[in-house]
Amino acid sequence: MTIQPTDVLIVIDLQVDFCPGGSLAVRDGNTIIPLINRLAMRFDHVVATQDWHPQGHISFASAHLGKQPFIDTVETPYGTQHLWPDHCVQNSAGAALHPDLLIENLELILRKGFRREIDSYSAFVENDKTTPTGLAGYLRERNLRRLFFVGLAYDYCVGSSALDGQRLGFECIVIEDATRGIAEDSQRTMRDRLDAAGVKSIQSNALA
Ligand code: VGL
Ligand code: ZN
Repeated sequence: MTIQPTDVLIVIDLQVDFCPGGSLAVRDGNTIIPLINRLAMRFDHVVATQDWHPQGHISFASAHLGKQPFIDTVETPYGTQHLWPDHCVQNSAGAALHPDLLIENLELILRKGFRREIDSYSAFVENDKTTPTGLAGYLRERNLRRLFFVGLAYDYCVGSSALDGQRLGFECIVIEDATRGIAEDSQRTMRDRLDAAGVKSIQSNALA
């Protein structure tokens, strides 16, 4: 597979809190950063997302009396919401992009999850499945058609973004060795959903 001028690398949530030592650490999350830095140099277009929650965000277990992160869920007007430790709080050190991420041609940093009452795993639409983030419009207006996804976490934000991108008419590809996931079960489930939706999964060495 050859990288085209209309391709874009989308780096999902490569933030301090999702890496070892962070409040919602993904195992080995930091180990993919050198590969992502190298990949970025080969793309004409690179976009990143940043999970960006206000204090007391609906996805924080701490915002719901007696609820535990990773285990409990809450019912919301948009459906069941998983609960997490407090993470990526706006302007906190944990919300920063990881300092080892060095991408000179990063052209857009899109923040998501900034409304207290709605979470957003996907880079395209919030968890209510209707509120757009504006990313699809940005990409269409710039004629960027094929999207390569890397970053954290495979089973939540990376996978959800690729599924929505594909549904919105983009050709979506996940570079698997440039992602890491939170849990085995959810990674398997996400892989099946990606396959069923026609999202391609590749290894980075398949990029000529
Ligand atoms: C994510 C859980 C909560 C992610 C974000 O980036 O995959 N996961 N917020
Ligand atoms: Zn989050």
